[in-house]
Amino acid sequence: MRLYYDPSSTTCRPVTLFAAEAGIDLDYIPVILFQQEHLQPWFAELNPNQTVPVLVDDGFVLTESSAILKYLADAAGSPAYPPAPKARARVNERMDWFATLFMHNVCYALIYPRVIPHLRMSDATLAEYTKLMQPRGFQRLGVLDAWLAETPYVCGDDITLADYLGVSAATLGELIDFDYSPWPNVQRWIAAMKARPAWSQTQCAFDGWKSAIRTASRGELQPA
Ligand SMILES: N[C@@H](CCC(=O)N[C@@H](CS)C(=O)NCC(=O)O)C(=O)O
Repeated sequence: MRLYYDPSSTTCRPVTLFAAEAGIDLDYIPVILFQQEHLQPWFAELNPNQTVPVLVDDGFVLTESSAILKYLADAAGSPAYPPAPKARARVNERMDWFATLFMHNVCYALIYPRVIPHLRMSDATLAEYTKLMQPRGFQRLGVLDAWLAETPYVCGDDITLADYLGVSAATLGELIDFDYSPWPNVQRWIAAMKARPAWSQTQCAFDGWKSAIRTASRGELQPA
């Protein structure tokens, strides 16, 4: 199987982390977003959305990080995607939550406009947008913190695909030195995920991106 990916991308990092931990052998084809490789015609032909990740398995082309994680987990028979209907439904629920509410209200509302060139806006618009969206983003973090107060992982006592998908979105704030201290259970979970053996080998490009930018001064978030 081939994975087209950018190693620093929020939607690729869960796939590379999970594949490394599950011992899934992939052919990795870098598509570097900051070099606009995803805009090349050959990639648009593969994925008309022009986004990463893309998995290709014997001619079968699959996009969407959540779908790719599930496909890989099923192929490997991984316990991270439990087969029992209720357990699986819970994992699906929380993966959908990260991919929608958390991504929209935290990543796209509070972080990306401060760090992604094509999502930049004027300082006044950014301040207005932050005022509007920050309560929602912080509410999502509160929900995540409450889940993690009950159990060590997002869906219970064992790690699941929801943790792999979620921790990538949850760490995005490190790009703007986001203050996670109001959500101590989220902090503890992030630390536990970072202690996993495959973390540094799969997340080092994100660390490089963090080192390369320091944008926190551009419209600080209000304390929680
Ligand atoms: N819902 C998709 C989102 C994919 C996505 O937006 N990927 C970003 C990288 S994190 C991308 O390729 N962006 C390129 C662009 O929007 O031009 C998924 O989870 O795979």
